[in-house]
Amino acid sequence: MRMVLVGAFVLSLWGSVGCSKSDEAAQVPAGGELKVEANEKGFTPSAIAVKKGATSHLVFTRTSEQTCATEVVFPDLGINKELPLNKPVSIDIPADQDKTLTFACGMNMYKGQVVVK
Ligand SMILES: [Cu+2]
Repeated sequence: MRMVLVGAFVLSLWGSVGCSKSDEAAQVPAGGELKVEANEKGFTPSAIAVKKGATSHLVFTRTSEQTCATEVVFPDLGINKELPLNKPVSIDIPADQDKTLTFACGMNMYKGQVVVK
């Protein structure tokens, strides 16, 4: 049941991100979860806003072989995780205080930003 709710929420996010608001950050509620796709275009969404409160989760899935985003690095969190093809990898985002975290592929080519507020 919970997965269904999260799925519907993520779908509604994709909808709003996919339209004309591509410069607007994808919103994650406190303790929530957001799917991030890694493919030949980089990370989508790459601008993410996390509500301060409980730890949130970003679930990265690499969906293409034609990308160098075979890992995701969060330098501020000391996290460096492999992204196996089509295998979701969950990253905990501590959201106890205001902060801006960056993430990138292993070569620091594709980048993204998580703003906790
Ligand atoms: Cu790269």
